[in-house]
Amino acid sequence: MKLFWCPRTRASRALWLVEEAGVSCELVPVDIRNPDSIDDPSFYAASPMGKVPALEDGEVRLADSAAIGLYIADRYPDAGLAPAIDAPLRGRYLYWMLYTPGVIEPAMVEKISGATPNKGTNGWGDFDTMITTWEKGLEEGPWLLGQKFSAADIMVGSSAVFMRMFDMLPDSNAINAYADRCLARPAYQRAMEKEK
Ligand SMILES: N[C@@H](CCC(=O)N[C@@H](CS)C(=O)NCC(=O)O)C(=O)O
Repeated sequence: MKLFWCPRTRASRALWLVEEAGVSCELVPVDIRNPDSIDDPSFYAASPMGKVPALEDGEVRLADSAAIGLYIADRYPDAGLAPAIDAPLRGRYLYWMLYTPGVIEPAMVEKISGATPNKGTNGWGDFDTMITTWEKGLEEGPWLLGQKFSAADIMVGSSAVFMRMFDMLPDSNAINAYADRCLARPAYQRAMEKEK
């Protein structure tokens, strides 16, 4: 597999995922901060919008951190990062896998841009509902699926880490403790070492 990656971007969560899965992967640096330097057609074949992360695995090509998370977790079932397709927890897993792109990130943009919340119309609800729903999701804990860590924790946990970086994480004990648990994972630490 080849992972098209740039440090301190959403590609960091794909790198964390690869480390959790324990699979070998060639890292292909793409400098999104210098778009004129990007001239690799295989990158655009995997990522039509020219965004990282993107993945090439044989003839399979895809972009988007959630899509890559779903793909790797299913492709390498022995890593135990996703409940089986017919397991009862599969539904909860899919919900939280898409919570970052579908709810957290749009709610963050709403907050940063100062847009007027419209909870009933906007698919992400609003920023405060996004947070309280997340807190409820952690009530069983320590992970979103209870005792079982999954790729959904990589998606949502990396969002907590980004929000903390941007000083957007509210004073929530549950989410802050969750972010700390994510940061403490050896695979996360290895991924951050590789980022350096
Ligand atoms: N929904 C995508 C978003 C990817 C994304 O926006 N990546 C940013 C970096 S964090 C990027 O590549 N930006 C460069 C550009 O759009 O030119 C995902 O989760 O992977």
